[in-house]
Amino acid sequence: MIPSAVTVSLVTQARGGPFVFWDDLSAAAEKAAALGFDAIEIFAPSPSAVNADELKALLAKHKLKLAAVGTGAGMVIHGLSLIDPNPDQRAKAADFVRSIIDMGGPFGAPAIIGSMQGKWGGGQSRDEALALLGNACEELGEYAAKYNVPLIYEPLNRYETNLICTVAEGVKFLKSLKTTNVKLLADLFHMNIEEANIADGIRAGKGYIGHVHFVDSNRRPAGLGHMDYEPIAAALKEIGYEGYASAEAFAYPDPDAAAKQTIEAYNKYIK
Ligand code: LER
Ligand code: MN
Repeated sequence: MIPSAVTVSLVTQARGGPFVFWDDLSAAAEKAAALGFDAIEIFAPSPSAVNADELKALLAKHKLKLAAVGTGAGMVIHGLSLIDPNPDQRAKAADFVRSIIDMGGPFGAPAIIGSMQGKWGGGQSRDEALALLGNACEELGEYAAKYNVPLIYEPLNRYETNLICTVAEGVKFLKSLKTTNVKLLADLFHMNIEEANIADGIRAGKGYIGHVHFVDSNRRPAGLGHMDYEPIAAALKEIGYEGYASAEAFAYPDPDAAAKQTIEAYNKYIK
């Protein structure tokens, strides 16, 4: 069983980004539940933007789970990266991720490392950057274990990172770590750009994929691009994937229609 989730962004600086619901967590939860989603995924500017007791009550009221929490605000708002050559900046980046792990952990929700992985270049080589990313994932992966959740690492497309862009490269990276508590995020939008074949990419991630961003080729909601979902859904089932299919997509044509479009595609292909 692959449960469904939908993203909610509370980050004004990310306006126009790939999130379905915006600004109002309570309204988003109500709409998500009414459409039949199992969970929400929250993109917050900081942990203090979400009151834990209120979130607990909101999720209980709507019988929703918290699927995951994003850390991208560390990059979008503060310009932090886990591979920053400056150790003080790296420490701040790790502190920010830890604070987001502390936010999601009590809800059983893993934190996602996406844009906070940064890009190598300038005076820094790819190997140096990968070593720093590896150190961060070792430490933050073990930190997340105290909540019994993994840390989720997301390969991104070439326009967003030059570190790791495919699932197979992600698996190689995870195999190089001592910790086994880091899993991959298979974001179908990034995979559509980077994988030779998306279903094969999913199969390459067997045992390593912990989260899926369910979205179409053009980052619109599933069904509004040219993604061929049948082989993708078959591959997810074949590898025994049981994490979320979480809609990280543009609010196209608007949040309500995007959410409805997503749940219809989820019911058709994934459920
Ligand atoms: C985050 O999940 C993601 O997919 C990135 O494209 C955000 O920069
Ligand atoms: Mn993503």
